Amino acid sequence: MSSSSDRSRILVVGATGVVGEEMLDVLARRGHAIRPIHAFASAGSAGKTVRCGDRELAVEELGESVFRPGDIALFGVDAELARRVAPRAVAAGARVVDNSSAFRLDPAVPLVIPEVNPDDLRGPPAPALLANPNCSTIMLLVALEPLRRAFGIEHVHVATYQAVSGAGRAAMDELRDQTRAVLDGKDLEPRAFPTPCAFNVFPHESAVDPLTGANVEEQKVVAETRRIWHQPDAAIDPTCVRVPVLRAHSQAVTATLGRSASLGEIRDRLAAGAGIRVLDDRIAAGWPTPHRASRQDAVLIGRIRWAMSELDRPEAVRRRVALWLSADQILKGAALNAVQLAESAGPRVLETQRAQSAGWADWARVENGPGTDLLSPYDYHRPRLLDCCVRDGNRYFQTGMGTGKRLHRALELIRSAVRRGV
Ligand code: 2RA
Repeated sequence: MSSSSDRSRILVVGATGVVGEEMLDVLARRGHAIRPIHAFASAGSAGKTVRCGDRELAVEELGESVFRPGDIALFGVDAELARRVAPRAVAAGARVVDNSSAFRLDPAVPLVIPEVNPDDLRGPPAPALLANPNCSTIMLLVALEPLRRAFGIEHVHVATYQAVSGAGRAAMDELRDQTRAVLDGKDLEPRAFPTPCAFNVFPHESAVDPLTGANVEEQKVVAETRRIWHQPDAAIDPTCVRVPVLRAHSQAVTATLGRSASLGEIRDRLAAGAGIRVLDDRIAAGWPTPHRASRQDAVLIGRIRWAMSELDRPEAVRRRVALWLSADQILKGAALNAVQLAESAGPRVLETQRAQSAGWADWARVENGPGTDLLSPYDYHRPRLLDCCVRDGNRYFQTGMGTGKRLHRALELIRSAVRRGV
């Protein structure tokens, strides 16, 4: 994850929020819990504890001078706080990934979805500040990327069905409390939203531009897509809606492809796409749902079909395809994308990604028994320190530190794979 130090500290800023907690969990799942990790929040939360895998971290107050050179700071705070604190972190020599909207449209700050525009991360120098796109943009563009690459995309229409988790913990609590209250025949004043969220559906609560009628969430989807695609005239028509779902957003998408393709080709491209899982069983109604997408890394895609108006035209000229998506907006829409960005910002972690794509994790599971994951051969070129790290249940093994033949064998395989340029 770091290019400057093998033991870079990872700082999660806003660690007690929904996104911050998820960042800690993603860090643990992806093998980073072996690094020094610090959890920061406002003074009111200092002293509480948060979990990072099997570690319990004491929450520290986000003071003036907490950032150090080489730190990797993941920000899960609101835009106002990010605007104040992120520049300070960068000035102190930290690398920051910010999940808020503060820097998303700043031309000097890369706005990146690793599955879509990884080239925007390329240095040198490695960018010190990266922006995480909005959740609705991330899931839409991950889903469309295989089609954009293969056929081009001329126009996108998308209606969102956004879970209340996108508005934070207070909104999730409000949905729970309000649902109970309604079932008990009581009224509960809305606080997190301008309108009751239980048993209700309403246009996204962000401010509406009186001139265009578009709300801020819709404006984000358009502006961010144009930046990420490097296509200032990309034609995107979003309608963003909040639904009484606790976690994971869904989207109904109609995309007009740049050229005609068969539905089989479209399906194959989607199935092979990075960060995507196709769930599309027309017989058994096996579709993506927020329930299925919750706590999953992948964007789920189903109901892959021609837009109905295309059915009157010969198949050879059809270009409008309809899709139904669900994705965990706290994960891929926020925390996971942020961790992926932090990982891809340094050369060391490219090795981890290569390891994962080369299937080494699968190999380690087979070779070392169930429950064993090869996490990161991130230091294979400094064998006396730490060559690779293997997790067995809750225990971490480091092959360079003499923990047994099988693990040394793992190292050998990694080295030979690296030599072969895998
Ligand atoms: C939402 N835009 O309203 C937020 C999530 N980032 O769902």
